[in-house]
Amino acid sequence: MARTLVIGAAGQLGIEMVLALQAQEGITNVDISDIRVPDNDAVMKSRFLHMDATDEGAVFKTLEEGKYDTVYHLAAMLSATGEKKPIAAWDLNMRSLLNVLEAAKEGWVKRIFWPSSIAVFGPKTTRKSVPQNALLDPTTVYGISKQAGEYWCRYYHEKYGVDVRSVRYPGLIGHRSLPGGGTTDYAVEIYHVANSRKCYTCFLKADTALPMMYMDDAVRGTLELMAAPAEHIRVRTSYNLSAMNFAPSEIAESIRQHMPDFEIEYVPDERQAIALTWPESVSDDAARADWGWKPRILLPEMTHIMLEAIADQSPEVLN
Ligand code: AKB
Repeated sequence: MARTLVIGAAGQLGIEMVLALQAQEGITNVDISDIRVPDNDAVMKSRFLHMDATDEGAVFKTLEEGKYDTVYHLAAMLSATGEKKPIAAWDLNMRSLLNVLEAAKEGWVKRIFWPSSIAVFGPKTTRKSVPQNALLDPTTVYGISKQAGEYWCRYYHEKYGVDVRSVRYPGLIGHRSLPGGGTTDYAVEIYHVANSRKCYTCFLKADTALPMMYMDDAVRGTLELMAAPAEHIRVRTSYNLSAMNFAPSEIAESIRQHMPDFEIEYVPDERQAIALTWPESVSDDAARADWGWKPRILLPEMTHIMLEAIADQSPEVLN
């Protein structure tokens, strides 16, 4: 059986990827690592390795001994936290990627998944339906690290034949895990606050539209990308991926379809400036053509799923 390691297993995407990989590969074939223990009993059924991904020796030892076929390297500091700790963000996001790429160059892992983001785009990028090969113009440390990471991935692929694959995720929204430190996090928080029947104070303005995606689509798309034959993967930087685009006022309106009394107020903070540099929508034609990407869940259905799932959860989930 194929062996898989998820680095950054305690994060928003990490928890979801581990659950999907456990279902696909079998729990004992999926190892997980992070610097903090994932707060999820099902995730913790996999073997947990306490590993700092910026520690070259630790990454090399884990990958050499683990004989993994695939590594999902998801550890990162996101856009808003990255602006508060720029050097730490750069160190984490870059050093950890280079450690994993170097390990793959040594032949200790066959395939790598590494996430990029819409944060690689910026004010000089087209705002709508951003094409695959659009100008990258990141203005955040997070975005700069993702842009550099994309080119490192392509470099290791072209120079050393490393099979590393990547997508530029939009904001990801799911109910099994909470995000932290991102600019798109409001679109998760809003459902939890709506569930507690309180007024949501949104840190973005009402009309700030951004690309977004329901988590199950993101996870499925990632697994499809990793399952595609290598010769189909023509983009070795990172694929644009699109599902839906909405502004805070639109997600609020979709919540009101279920909770007519739901209230939202807008108190923009420093994340507004970051959001304004990102596009409103991206074109994912290349992902569709090369490996058959297609989103399934749009805003009305996502709102329905999120509100139902969160209503069944304990209130402590949003602490
Ligand atoms: C963030 O908001 O920083 C992330 C992202 C879009 O990559 N969710």
